[in-house]
Amino acid sequence: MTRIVVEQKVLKENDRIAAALRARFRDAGVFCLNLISSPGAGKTTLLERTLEGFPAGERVAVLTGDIQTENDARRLACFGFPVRQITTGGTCHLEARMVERALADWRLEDLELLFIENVGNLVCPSSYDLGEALKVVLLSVPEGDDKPLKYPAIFHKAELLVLNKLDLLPYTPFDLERARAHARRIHPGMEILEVSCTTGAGLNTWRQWLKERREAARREAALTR
Ligand SMILES: Nc1nc2c(ncn2[C@@H]2O[C@H](COP(=O)(O)OP(=O)(O)O)[C@@H](O)[C@H]2O)c(=O)[nH]1
Ligand SMILES: [Mg+2]
Repeated sequence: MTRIVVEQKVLKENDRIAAALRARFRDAGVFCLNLISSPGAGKTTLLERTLEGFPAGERVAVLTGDIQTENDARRLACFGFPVRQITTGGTCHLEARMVERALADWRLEDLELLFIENVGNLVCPSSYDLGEALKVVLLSVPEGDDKPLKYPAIFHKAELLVLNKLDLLPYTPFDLERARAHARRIHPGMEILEVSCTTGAGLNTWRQWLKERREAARREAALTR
């Protein structure tokens, strides 16, 4: 009982900070994406492929969360865009106050696109709003096509599912049709992209999706100003 009360209090406090972050992103014209998956599905690799495709002047930045190590920030920093690691020291998800702290000395007005790579976990990150415009869930072929049914919350809340590691399809019993059906049973109409970050297949569709979503967010922000 006490545990439930404490958890509710933490989530309420998180929602308050997330709402303030969302307002700041809106005012500064920043489109923010929260990337969620199990460990190893390919979040950092997708970000590497994405950043390497941007011209030098692109106003993009990344916050990357992990329990330990600065490894992902190191992998992403070589593309020349601002990158900061958030190490949670044991917490299995990012919280809005961690994002707020990590952004404290960044001028949001200098950015248009912010990626947040969450801690690898399909459960806990789904409960913590980070002020993002939308959540993207990644599922990779070796994890199995049943995962949307086992971890429904994140598949329900994410707007986009990126199915990654399609190059591994010939070596696993993963059934693409079944994966799509499971995701859409949890989230009817869910957008699904199929990619391989290794071969590059499908990445143009991902870039196009990103471009269209950024433009839509820009138009929406202009209307509400
Ligand atoms: N075969 C294959 N491996 C991939 C692909 N994308 C990522 N990986 C590998 O999967 C491992 C985990 O990727 P990483 O980006 O670190 O996952 P994260 O934990 O979600 O950030 C790395 O060894 C990547 O090279 C892919 O499309 N195909
Ligand atoms: Mg990573």
